[in-house]
Amino acid sequence: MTNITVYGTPISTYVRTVRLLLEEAGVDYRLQDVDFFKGETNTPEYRAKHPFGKVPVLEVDGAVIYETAAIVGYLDAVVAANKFTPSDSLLQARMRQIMGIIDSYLYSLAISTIVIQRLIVPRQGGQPDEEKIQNAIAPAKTAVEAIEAIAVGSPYLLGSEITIADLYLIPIFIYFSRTPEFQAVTVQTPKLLTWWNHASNLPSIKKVSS
Ligand SMILES: N[C@@H](CCC(=O)N[C@@H](CS)C(=O)NCC(=O)O)C(=O)O
Repeated sequence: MTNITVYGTPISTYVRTVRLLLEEAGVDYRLQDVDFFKGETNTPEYRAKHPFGKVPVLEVDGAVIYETAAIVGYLDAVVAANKFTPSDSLLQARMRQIMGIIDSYLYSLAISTIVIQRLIVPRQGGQPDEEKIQNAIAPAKTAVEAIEAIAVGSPYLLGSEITIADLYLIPIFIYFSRTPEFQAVTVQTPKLLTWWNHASNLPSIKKVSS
């Protein structure tokens, strides 16, 4: 595999998931900035790569892949010999459950609602919608506690090896942990807090956060 390009803005959590895998695998790649805040995901050229106008997109030797789960599954198989997927079937199911919980529930509550309202809206001169934030806390707590219930938690979410589940949750926690709501949502998830103390120090995080 010679040419790997990741399309997407570096602040995106899903772009960071893909980049964390590449960094952890020690694989060279090119990051092509596509900033959705500037409408760059709406051009005909970009829509030809991703019909839904989201980031990330992966291009490998001319093949285009979108949807983060598909991208990281592919990269894990072809550049990392499945190092980031547990061989045990139950742990593999747990990993996919955590990815699903994040995709279907946690991302929209923690990032699209709480982080956007608490951190981004004020930066753009607006007032956070407190009702939206309050309404997101209980379901976000349910999502985080669902991950807690199936996580091993030490040192990685599913035990001794880092998996794609960690690479999904790390970018969410990077932003979410900067909000005051994080404490209320994680008050009953001691395993995840221990995990975060350790995972937040991974050197690969610095590389994808700049
Ligand atoms: N299902 C997609 C979700 C990707 C996604 O939501 N990306 C966000 C950034 S983290 C995005 O492109 N947002 C821009 C927008 O919605 O316009 C995946 O797994 O890749």
